[in-house]
Amino acid sequence: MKKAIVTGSTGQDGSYLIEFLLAKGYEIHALKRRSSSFNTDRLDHLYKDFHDSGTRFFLHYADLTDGSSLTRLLYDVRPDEVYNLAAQSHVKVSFEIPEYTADVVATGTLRLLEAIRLTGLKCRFYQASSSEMFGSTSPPQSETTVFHPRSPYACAKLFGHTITVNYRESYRLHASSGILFNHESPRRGETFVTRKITRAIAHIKLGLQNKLYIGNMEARRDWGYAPDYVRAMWMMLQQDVPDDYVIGTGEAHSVREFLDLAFAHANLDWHEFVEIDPRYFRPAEADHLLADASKARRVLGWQPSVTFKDLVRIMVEADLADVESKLRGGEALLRSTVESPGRNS
Ligand code: NAP
Ligand code: F7E
Repeated sequence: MKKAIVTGSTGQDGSYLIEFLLAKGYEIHALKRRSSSFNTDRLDHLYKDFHDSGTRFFLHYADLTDGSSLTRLLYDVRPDEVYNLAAQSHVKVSFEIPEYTADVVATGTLRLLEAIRLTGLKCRFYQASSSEMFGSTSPPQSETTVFHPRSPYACAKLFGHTITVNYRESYRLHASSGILFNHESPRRGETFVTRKITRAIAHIKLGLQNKLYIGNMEARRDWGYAPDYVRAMWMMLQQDVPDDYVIGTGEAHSVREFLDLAFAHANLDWHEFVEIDPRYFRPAEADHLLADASKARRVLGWQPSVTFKDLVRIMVEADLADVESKLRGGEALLRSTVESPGRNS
């Protein structure tokens, strides 16, 4: 049975990747940073008490800002594969906490690579790189496109990406970097624009909210469906030769188009509810990100299974069902979910 360590396990991608790997028969060791609450909502449906016989899913406390916890985890688990998904992943937030973002995203990746090198383990390594590294370069973007990052997050990811390539070249580590374009789902964090919109639609539809404040509506993103993207991560680590791959749908849409489609799906006209609030603008923006994923198609045989239209529908319907069931169950909706959570992001 193959063993995998997954960092960022409590996030959107972590939860889908762990589901995917469990279904493939892996034993999973998920890294979770300490917090004063459990914070495992996205994983609870998978978790069994580790005292239960036959469980293949274990949670471990460790932190990307603490190298010794990473080394200890590697020694204890001796994994075949390591997926590094942990990050302060919000671009706007990275302008507010740039040093912390760099510590987790850039130095954190180095800490993990160095822990692998020093333990001498022969495991394979996946790095969660990002289309944000392309920033202002013209679309479409492929593995050979020049990088021009436009935020502290993107700069930190660029370090994580290049140090991964450097460890591959210097120490013959089987390290691959997935340059993933935006991917979304009903498990997307509530302050990313797609989920912010679909959640607001559910609240508006059910009379819990009457305005949605957002920032730049003209930005264009190549939005795909997260479960398709975790499959690509795994495919990269199954190759004999490690490499870097761009993953995306090859179709870009503006935030405005997302609004159009999402509100229309709920029979609402967004012009009645949406207002611009400059607090959501970023000091510098990546205007147009569009993937050329032909290498992944050719070498990995990867392609997306969900269209933009279906993605929007899946997210709107999931949020409507979620908010409806909470209301039906009489569960008090938290004020923070009704008001926009993460007021500046
Ligand atoms: P996410 O939902 O924001 O999850 C981030 C995860 O990292 C969470 O589990 C978080 O834990 C964890 N984390 C944050 N700081 C940590 C630390 N100091 N030590 C250990 N864990 C820490 O992100 P995602 O959307 O799943 O994305 C996964 C990865 O892919 C990230 O690296 C992201 O930057 C990258 N990426 C995402 C996209 C996308 O469109 N989703 C595209 C390209 C690249 P808590 O739950 O405790 O906060
Ligand atoms: O913004 C615009 C915003 O925060 C998308 C992360 O997963 O994907 C994600 O980064 C666009 C931007 O995602 C609001 O200015 C308008 O142009 O959903 P987002 P992101 O910045 O593209 C990449 C690939 C990652 O690697 C990241 O980890 O939407 N926008 N109004 C807004 N964005 C937000 N968050 N909130 C707004 O109100």
